[in-house]
Amino acid sequence: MDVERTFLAIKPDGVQRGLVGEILARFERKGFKLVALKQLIPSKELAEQHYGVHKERPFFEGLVHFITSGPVVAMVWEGEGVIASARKIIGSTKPLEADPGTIRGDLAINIGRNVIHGSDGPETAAFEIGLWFSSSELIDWRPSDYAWRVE
Ligand code: IDP
Ligand code: MG
Repeated sequence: MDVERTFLAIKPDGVQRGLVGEILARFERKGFKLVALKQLIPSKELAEQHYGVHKERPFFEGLVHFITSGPVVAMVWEGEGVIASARKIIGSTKPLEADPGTIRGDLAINIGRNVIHGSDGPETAAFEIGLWFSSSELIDWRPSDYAWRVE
């Protein structure tokens, strides 16, 4: 399986509820590698581009308003199969239908407050990483336990 990168973002509800550490820990313990991390309040332009595929949907305006309402923790994680795996760790879009053990299954009840975003495929991941981060913010490094991860 290919080494990939994915874009994840803890939404304002996750930050406001004090869930940043809880969420980061799940990806860290799994064994994925943190490549970039920053907190920001997204501009309306950034939010509209990020959710551009949903611009005709009735919830679009509310979604953009919410995602720009406070701090978001934006991240890039790397590893074999990380794009699909992160989506599994995150769980279904509707938290009430998300499996227990997933982030949304454990930590959320409301579709509009589902705590975290994750890229849904390789093209989306590349687009979103480029949208949220400059290349100098993406850190190439080799964890000291690298051999244990890949052998
Ligand atoms: P995803 O976050 O699981 O990829 P998408 O379908 O891409 O889900 O939708 C993006 C975000 O828009 C969701 O995470 C959710 O917060 C919000 N959203 C999606 N559908 C609805 C809806 O029917 N009502 C309100 N918010 C929605
Ligand atoms: Mg999506």
